[in-house]
Amino acid sequence: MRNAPTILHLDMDAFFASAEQASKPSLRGKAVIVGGLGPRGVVATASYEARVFGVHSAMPMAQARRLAPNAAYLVPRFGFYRSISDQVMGLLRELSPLVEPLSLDEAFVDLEAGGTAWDEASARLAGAKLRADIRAVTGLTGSVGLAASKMLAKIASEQAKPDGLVLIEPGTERALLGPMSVRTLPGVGPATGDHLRRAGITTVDEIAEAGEDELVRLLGKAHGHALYAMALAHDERPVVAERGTKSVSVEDTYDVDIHDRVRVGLEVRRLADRCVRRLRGAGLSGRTIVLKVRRYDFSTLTRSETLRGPTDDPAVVREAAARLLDSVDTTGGVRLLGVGVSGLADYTQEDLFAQAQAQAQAQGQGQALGEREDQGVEQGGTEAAEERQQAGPVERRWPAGHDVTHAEYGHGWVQGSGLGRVTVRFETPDSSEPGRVRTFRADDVDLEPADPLPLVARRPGGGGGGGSDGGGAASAGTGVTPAASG
Ligand code: TTP
Ligand code: MG
Ligand code: MG
Repeated sequence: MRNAPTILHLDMDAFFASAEQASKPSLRGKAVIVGGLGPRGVVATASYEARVFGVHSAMPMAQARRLAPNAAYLVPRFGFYRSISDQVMGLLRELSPLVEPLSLDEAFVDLEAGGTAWDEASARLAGAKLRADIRAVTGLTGSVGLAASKMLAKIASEQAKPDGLVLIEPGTERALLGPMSVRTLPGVGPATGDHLRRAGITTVDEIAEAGEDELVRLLGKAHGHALYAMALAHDERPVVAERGTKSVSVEDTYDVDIHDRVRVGLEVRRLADRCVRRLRGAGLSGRTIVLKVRRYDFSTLTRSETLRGPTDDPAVVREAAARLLDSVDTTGGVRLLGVGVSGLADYTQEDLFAQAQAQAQAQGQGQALGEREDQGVEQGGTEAAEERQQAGPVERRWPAGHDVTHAEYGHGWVQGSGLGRVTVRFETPDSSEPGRVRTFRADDVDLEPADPLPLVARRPGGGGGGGSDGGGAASAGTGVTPAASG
């Protein structure tokens, strides 16, 4: 392990919600909840103001509404968030060629590889400058962790939240990790956490005390071994520029060709389960299920099926693989079988995408969400709207939080809609005070959907980035337009 804290981990603060607050001055400092607003919707994220009420990611929306009835509820705008993410990742790439994005709002950077930092002082400086640059270019805040390994850098950024920087001095790692929950370590999800707890292990120190043999006995060789090393703060994982994996697949070659159709089915099922275990181990999900069959004569077929949204559900992968197998003739015998998942996605978006797709379909507007994922799928923020929506397709959709322009009043966003009305607040990211609210008929010809405006206004001539909300100009502050526009 290196002996300088030159691995940086960045994670934006309350990313979707902060982007919405920066975009809508009237929501700054307020409880904002972004997610699916339909009956089975879940929270994508909540602003820190909303977290005070106990609202958090992945919580059912109905529960969030009970906890924070007065919060603003908004439909996600993925294209908008992606364009901000692109700006942030661009700033990271100025620091080093070794940038490893983990999701839209999160990445590791190897500062040493970029020649940007080589010791504690230079690393701290680079981290502070990055935070200021992100603020100037996007108007948003991100938290930075610096350490000598990926694991510790990520723990540091978590400790720095919100809007902070934490550097873990090399040599202090074990003392810091010791009292922490086992769940802090990478690869310990709820299931592994429970498993360890039943064996009396709840802290990182207790893993170290249990010893490597015990860990291997509990979790198997690979996982036990890796976890024990992490507990001792040994983490040699390098920062890798691109996520190498374009697909996750497993396959088996058989010594004797399999002829029995039932047996082929069982093997495919087994491979599907193994493939999902790998997928989950890597924290991924994917949309396309691939079946590979090599027959007795070495002819090799692949069949694939693309789902509506990414999955890491073993039952879904199993079923898709079984359907694919139905279309393959295996009468002459099978030599090799494989199951893979490609079209990999950030697991955190799975719920929203799948759900959005289901709802779009329910409205008879089935569209491939992968291509149109910036589209809102909700009619709006009021119960009435949701009820009406279930009753059948509506003439025009005004998802809560999405931007509009009005021929007379200019740029604004949908505050809510329903019962043939849409309420709009007219304000832009650089408005100095909350904008006025007006209500229109949902079919008002003067009202049009609009693209999001840049969060940081460009001033002619660019130059000097300011630090205040939306007030500063930044040379790198390019326009924010949806990445996917159909
Ligand atoms: P996170 O970085 O996990 O969360 P966050 O940025 O909202 O808040 P924090 O300050 O704690 O980092 O996720 C980034 C974005 O990904 C988040 O804003 C919304 C989306 N997301 C989901 O859609 N579903 C989820 O379950 C999670 C965790 C995140
Ligand atoms: Mg975040
Ligand atoms: Mg994140």
